[in-house]
Amino acid sequence: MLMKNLLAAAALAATAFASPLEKRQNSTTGRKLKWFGINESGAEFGETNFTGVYGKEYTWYDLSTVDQFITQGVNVFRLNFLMERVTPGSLTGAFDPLYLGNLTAQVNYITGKGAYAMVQPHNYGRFLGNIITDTAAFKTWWQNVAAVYKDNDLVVFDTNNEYHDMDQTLVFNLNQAAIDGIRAAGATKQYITPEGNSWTGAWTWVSSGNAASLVALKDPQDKLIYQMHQYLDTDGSGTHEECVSATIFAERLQAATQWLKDNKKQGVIGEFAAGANAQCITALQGGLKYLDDNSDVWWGAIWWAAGPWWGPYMYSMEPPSGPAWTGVLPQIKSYFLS
Ligand SMILES: *[C@@H]1O[C@H](CO)[C@@H](O)[C@H](O)[C@H]1NC(C)=O
Ligand SMILES: *[C@@H]1O[C@H](CO)[C@@H](O)[C@H](O)[C@H]1NC(C)=O
Ligand SMILES: *[C@@H]1O[C@H](CO)[C@@H](O)[C@H](O)[C@H]1NC(C)=O
Ligand SMILES: CC(=O)N[C@H]1CO[C@H](CO)[C@@H](O)[C@@H]1O
Repeated sequence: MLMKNLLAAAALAATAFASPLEKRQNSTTGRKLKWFGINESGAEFGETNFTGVYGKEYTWYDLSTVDQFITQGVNVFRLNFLMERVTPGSLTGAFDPLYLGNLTAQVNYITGKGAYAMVQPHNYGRFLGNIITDTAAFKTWWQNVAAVYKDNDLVVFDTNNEYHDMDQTLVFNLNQAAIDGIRAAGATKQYITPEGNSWTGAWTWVSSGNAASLVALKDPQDKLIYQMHQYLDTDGSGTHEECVSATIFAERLQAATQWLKDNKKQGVIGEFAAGANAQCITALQGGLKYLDDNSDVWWGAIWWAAGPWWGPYMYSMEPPSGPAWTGVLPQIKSYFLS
């Protein structure tokens, strides 16, 4: 099928599915979280090799697993990729049609199934290794990319993965530039998820200064969902199998939850994970229940991670044998709608 027709088909499917997804509530359990997501990771691999070759440095996602996730209740796919591979060499440069073509094929497949596809540059606020300071060029990048997806309501735009060690005003300005670029492209119906400095941690959202700064972001469409990440290990880095305690997830969400409520904002946990052990499972369930109890401000949570190249990685939810696919998913999926 021609790309034009694929896009048209995806737009139709998007319209047909958009409203039921908005109103997810399970009449049996009473649970209300709208989004249950999975990070798809692999197209950003080989992060120091900005060119790379498909199948060697990086890979795209196995679309047959998308169907398996949807069967498990997943309805958001956060697609990791690198900005340098979309527009090689320069933020304002031309697209690599093959890399963008692969991203678009994934977006269309996912949204054609009625799920959300989150377009997520896994760039940490950097381009070719340098902190992005040209906010006008960043706005152009987003305007160009959003134009490709502007007619697909099930696309969600994530401004950038995990800004860190950056000037706070710059993080604000980059988020605002992304919002302005996306809306200027005519993408007016899609949700946008700004991310914060300090790896966008939920537990440090207030103490890091993200709260005081990013509260002032403006979206003419009023469709911002603040994206925070939360891991349950001692340093919150997501590099250990052990959790601090069986209650740590809910505890680490409290200050951010209060901020969302006080400021009438919406939030999503865009990355979370913990080891497949009893204490962590209890902590995960407690945190998901806490999110559900506060679903007036929280949309849901997105697991880190799936993708074909993880192998036995402790947090891998890749079917059929990722440790989290077998050991975590069955224990947490009831917190979302199936
Ligand atoms: C980058 O990727 C290309 C293509 O696979 C490869 O030829 C090159 O050796 C890689 N460079 C580095 C520094 O890994
Ligand atoms: C995906 O990328 C590969 C490798 O560059 C290319 O051969 C293929 O045509 C691309 N697919 C699309 C749909 O653009
Ligand atoms: C609601 O939850 C129950 C128990 O987990 C599940 O069996 C049922 O399929 C869910 N209903 C919907 C509409 O998702
Ligand atoms: C916690 C975690 O696994 N973070 C990963 C985020 O993605 C990048 C790129 O794939 C990895 O390098 C990190 O380890």
